[in-house]
Amino acid sequence: MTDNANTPITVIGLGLMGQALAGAFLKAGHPTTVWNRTAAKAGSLVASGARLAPTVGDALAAGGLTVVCLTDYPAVRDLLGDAGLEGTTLVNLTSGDSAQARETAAWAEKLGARYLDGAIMAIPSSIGTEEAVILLSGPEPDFDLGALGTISHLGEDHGLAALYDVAGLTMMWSVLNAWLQGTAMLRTAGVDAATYATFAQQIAVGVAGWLPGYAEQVDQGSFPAEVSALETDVRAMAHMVEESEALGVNAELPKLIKAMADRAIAAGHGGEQYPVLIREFERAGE
Ligand code: FVH
Repeated sequence: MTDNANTPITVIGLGLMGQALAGAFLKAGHPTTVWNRTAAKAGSLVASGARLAPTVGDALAAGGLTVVCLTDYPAVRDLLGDAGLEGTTLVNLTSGDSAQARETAAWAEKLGARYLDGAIMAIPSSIGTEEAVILLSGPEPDFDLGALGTISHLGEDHGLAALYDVAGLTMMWSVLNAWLQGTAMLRTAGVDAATYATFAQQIAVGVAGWLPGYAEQVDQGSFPAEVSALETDVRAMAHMVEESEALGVNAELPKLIKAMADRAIAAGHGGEQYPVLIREFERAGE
């Protein structure tokens, strides 16, 4: 593994995230070449020691390792298709889905590049700290991106980083929606969001603690009701729907949660534990 701050790195794409990435490489001492469609965005990086490449081809030729971070995958392919990828190592940190990642890997490899796909699970201000988690998938990296944060290589399948990314986003927005639902209910009784947030945080931490045990049930395909059966849970879900409707707050989320449990019970799983719902999640909705 190339593990020193002397490794020259090129960053293509200097939006909010690309600027943070290039800034972190510079801070760690990497000779850093940058390129952006709107060259003016390179101003502060150049002032901090980055070299602004005149063309995207020049940027790719500047070093063995290129990090690209654009709006989306089509922009990456439009930009780099004719720019000369032969012999480069390309790390694409643009967000997308797993099919785009695998297709782009095949495309880049056909053009002679070594390709790793990545997902940034962080905001620009955290780049360069250990809180910034960056997932990589594709061939085992022979370079070190530690200047950016905590790097995790997930495996050879180029689609894995994007899959973890969307799985993580699902977790994030589901937790936030659940919190907002409860907040809407409690605000009808004059409880402010901050008061409920402290309580909600405790619940979220408690539920997170159930995950390893529940994951074991999913992996084993066996769902004994050790704590509570689904037919017991569904009665509490009915309260959630009825309470929301009575209070005049949005009941879509409670109804969705209950509808999935109702289907599992109708399929004969009422005596089993909550993770049996994996079967509802694994099939496409009607
Ligand atoms: N910002 C964030 O918090 C997140 C966190 C997690 C992951 N993302 C992903 O990172 C990608 C870039 O996001 P960004 O925040 O840097 O986005 P922008 O500030 O809008 O910058 C976009 C850059 O892409 C360039 N660009 C777009 N289309 C083209 C094209 N056809 N040819 C060349 N360059 C293109 C754009 O150039 P310019 O407008 O400055 O000339 C910017 O450099 C994204 O996938 C997030 O989901 C960020």
